[in-house]
Amino acid sequence: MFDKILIANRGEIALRILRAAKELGVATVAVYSTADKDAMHVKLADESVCIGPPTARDSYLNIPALLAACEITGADAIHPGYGFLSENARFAEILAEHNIVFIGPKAEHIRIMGDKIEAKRTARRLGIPCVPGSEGAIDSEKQALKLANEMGYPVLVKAAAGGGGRGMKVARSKDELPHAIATAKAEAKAAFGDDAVYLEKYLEKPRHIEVQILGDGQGGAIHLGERDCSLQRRHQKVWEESPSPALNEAQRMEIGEICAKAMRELEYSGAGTIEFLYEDGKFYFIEMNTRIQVEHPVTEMITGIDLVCEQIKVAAGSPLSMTQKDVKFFGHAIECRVNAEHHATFRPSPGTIAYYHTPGGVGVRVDSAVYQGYAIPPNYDSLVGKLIVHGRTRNEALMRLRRALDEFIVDGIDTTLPLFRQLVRIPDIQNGLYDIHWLERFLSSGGLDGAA
Ligand code: MV4
Repeated sequence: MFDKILIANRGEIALRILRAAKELGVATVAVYSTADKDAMHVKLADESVCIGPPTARDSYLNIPALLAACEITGADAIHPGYGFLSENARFAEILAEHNIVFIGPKAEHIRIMGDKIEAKRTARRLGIPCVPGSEGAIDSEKQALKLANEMGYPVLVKAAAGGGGRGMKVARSKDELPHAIATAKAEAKAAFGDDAVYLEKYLEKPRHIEVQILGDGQGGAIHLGERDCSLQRRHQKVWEESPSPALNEAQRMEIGEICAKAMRELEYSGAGTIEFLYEDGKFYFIEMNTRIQVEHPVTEMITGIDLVCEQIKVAAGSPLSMTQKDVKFFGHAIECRVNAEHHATFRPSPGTIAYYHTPGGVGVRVDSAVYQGYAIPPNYDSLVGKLIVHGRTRNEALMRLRRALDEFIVDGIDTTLPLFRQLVRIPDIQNGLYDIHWLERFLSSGGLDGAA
């Protein structure tokens, strides 16, 4: 096991990693920007190092500063959390060159999955079902028109370097395709410096369902079921749950086993998420994330497995401590992302938390790094905390969620709590009847107020 882990992140995920390290008896180093000098992760770590000014480029993304912090403190591993350097293959390589362990997958796997065309090619080779589309990048308008004609419209043009929906354009007929390709290419070039695009059949009303996997890099890999993350706004997840209300036990085990088998073949190491669109009973691979994800707690709640502890243990060279049949799924979990944003306009609302009270009781978990009197800086994402509830059934989880949301008090800033208090009372949500467009449709129809 490691002697000391440096946590190259901030906020709730930095605390989450600190907790796992402490349980494993590993010392911790927090790093922080000058905007984060009063942050909770700095207070709770064994040691801390200031790595630069507020701008993420100069602090949380500053590789030389992180290497220096390891050198000063003697940290022998870095956990990158999510965002920042978590999916930077070059960072993983640089750490290896300095004999520091990157707590995450092999650089090669990060690189493959970072290129959506390579990721899809790999997924297809490993037997994971994919969205029908072009074999690789589109190299001529003529070829794209021919393929789209064969597949049928609508089609979607996607950027190879994409993610978060940038560089994505729908074409509903052959007349729209040349323009869709041109604008997707231009957007991709501007956003990622890479104008490679590929073509897919456009699915009109899918759900977003993702499979959690865990590999030991030695050919061992298991799946931990799925999460339904269909409730999103502008490609930001808002509510996640497990199991998906749309799947039955047989479907869960079938897609899970396909993913686990693929990861065994890759000799994948660490936690990973294989993302699918799900429509009419079928799964279609879209992307793989090679990091721990924000919504990992819902999986932890229904399996009892500490995903961050497992990441650390496999990075230290241990084989997986469990086999697939040791993984038991129990009940239902739901996560709400509480952001420092107005619940209707989504305007960011940084500022000082004047009063703070978190819910508790049976089946309630809050992952957060804020406290009363803390000033949320304007420099980073707006996540205040995650409220996660668990119950024996989905209805029990919903009952606890309603109750916990009413207990949660965050004064002094705007938060998305009022949105969740509305959502949890709406029949479509209570019945699990939603797709990836449900939330935006709800919001643009004025939410509950608009319906009244
Ligand atoms: C799609 C799709 C429909 N058909 N691909 C959006 C972000 C990127 N990660 C994948 N995305 C989509 N890919 C095909 N072939 C619809 C989306 C999409 C979406 C996916 C998941 C969750 C929310 C979404 C919102 C809009 C569009």
